[in-house]
Amino acid sequence: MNQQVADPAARDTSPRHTHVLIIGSGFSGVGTAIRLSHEGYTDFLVLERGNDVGGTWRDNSYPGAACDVPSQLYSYSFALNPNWSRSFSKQPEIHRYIREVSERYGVRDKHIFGCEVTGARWNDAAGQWEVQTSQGLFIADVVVAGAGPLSDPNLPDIKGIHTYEGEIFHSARWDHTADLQGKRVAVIGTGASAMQIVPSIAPEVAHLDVYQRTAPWILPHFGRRYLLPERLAYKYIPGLQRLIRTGIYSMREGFVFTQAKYPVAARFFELVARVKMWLEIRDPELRRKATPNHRLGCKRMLISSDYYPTLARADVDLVTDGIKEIREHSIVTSDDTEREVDAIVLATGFNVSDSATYDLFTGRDGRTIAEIADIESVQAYKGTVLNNFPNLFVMLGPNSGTNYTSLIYVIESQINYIIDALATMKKQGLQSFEVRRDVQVEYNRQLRQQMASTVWLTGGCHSWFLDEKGTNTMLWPDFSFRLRRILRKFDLDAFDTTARANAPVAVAD
Ligand code: N01
Repeated sequence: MNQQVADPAARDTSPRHTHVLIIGSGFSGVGTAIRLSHEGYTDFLVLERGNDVGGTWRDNSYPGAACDVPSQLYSYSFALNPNWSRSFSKQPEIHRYIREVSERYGVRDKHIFGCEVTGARWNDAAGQWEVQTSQGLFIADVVVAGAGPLSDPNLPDIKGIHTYEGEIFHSARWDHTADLQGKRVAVIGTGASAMQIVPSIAPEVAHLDVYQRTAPWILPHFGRRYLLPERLAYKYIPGLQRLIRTGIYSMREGFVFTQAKYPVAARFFELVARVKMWLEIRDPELRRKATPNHRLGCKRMLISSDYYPTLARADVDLVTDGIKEIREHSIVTSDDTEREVDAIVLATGFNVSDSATYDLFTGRDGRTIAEIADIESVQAYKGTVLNNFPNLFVMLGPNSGTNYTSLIYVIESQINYIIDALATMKKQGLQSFEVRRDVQVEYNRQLRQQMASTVWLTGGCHSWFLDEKGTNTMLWPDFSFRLRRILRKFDLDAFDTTARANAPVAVAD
């Protein structure tokens, strides 16, 4: 196997060619690399800007970081993990898992670490991608963009933020050298990350202000430690873990009814969330502030058993007045109250609909994905391929997200499509394939029609699922198994293709 070393001294300035170039080594990149290797491909590389695999599970190391999707679903289907210690895994364990799997399947040495992609341009004459990186130029027949939608922190543009003199960092870039013990700390944001950070740091800080713009819906969290007999059973009883996994998967598909099919069904979960809040917050004023004003499911549903009890602590304040400005040592809200703080945690989410990936790729007509998205909202076909961007697969691309089940399920569905596309390319002697514009337009017309009645568009909130035009470009509005089904086979009819020079004439099956 081709050992690639990220040693600057060993850098070669001539372009390196590879058949498949994977960008990013989170669950998408590592999973694709493993499948390629399993299918007998050797001519591929993974470029990773960090120094380790893991992607979002490497970067999000904030206190309390954990997965809110059950552990049994949060692994590759080909590498179930009977050793999970909890029913909802914590970040270090997930990071260990992906690292261990990348080693076990021998794809770690296909990685070039410390290699940041700065741009990628389709060369139509050559039928290849030219990928610029911090370690020189790569030429690839096919590119798999696996950077994911949650990789670039959203840093809020609050007046005076740059004048702040205390410690300030984003949840996904946690400063582990910062000592919050005994300090006055502010957390800005009340999304999935804040849900985990707030209860974790509250006991150690002197005072915590939680700045909430929109109150989230929070459902009970039933996470627990696995007992040893359970783990042994998963390990030694053939098929048991897969059976449990299938059961959990099937139950969670039920959320599709509450979000996409019959949003009115979410009222039951709203009742559960209200009872939970009533039990955990006794102060009516705090309860009023923490009560959401949109329908459950409109934003990502959150689970926690310790967030409300933390808000109810005497040394924690929930601040709901908007932030007017940040000064050298304080935060000022719209009612002109100034609160002194020693440290600020920005739990403000990620640049999603304007993902950095969209700026990187320049397609056949010289425009980037972002430039096209500015005009018509980003569109893909089957969440994976885009017109004007031949030979490119975008992992967790537009409208492929599922916020109730494991994204690894979506990733593996997309990998099936990629593997079948590569096999088709080889069999048909293709140099390039590009999804037809009319096919993509019709696919998205149907998708938007299906989207119209979902709680994401009708639930009275603005979430990061929607872009600036109010289009939901993130989520898949149906059961995840339907997405898997449409990604099972590469449908050549939907594509324009060019033949490889000197390719043998393809013979139909
Ligand atoms: O980010 P978010 P997150 N001033 O975008 C607020 C995944 N994840 O990092 O709601 C003030 O959800 C913003 O307010 P509002 C998961 O997919 C998964 O928490 O827009 N506030 C919101 O409260 C998740 O959905 C796990 O009004 C500002 C918060 O910041 C995704 O990551 C765990 C602001 C951002 O919430 C992102 O979660 C953690 C401003 N200028 C995360 N800008 C798992 O367990 C933003 N906000 C799998």
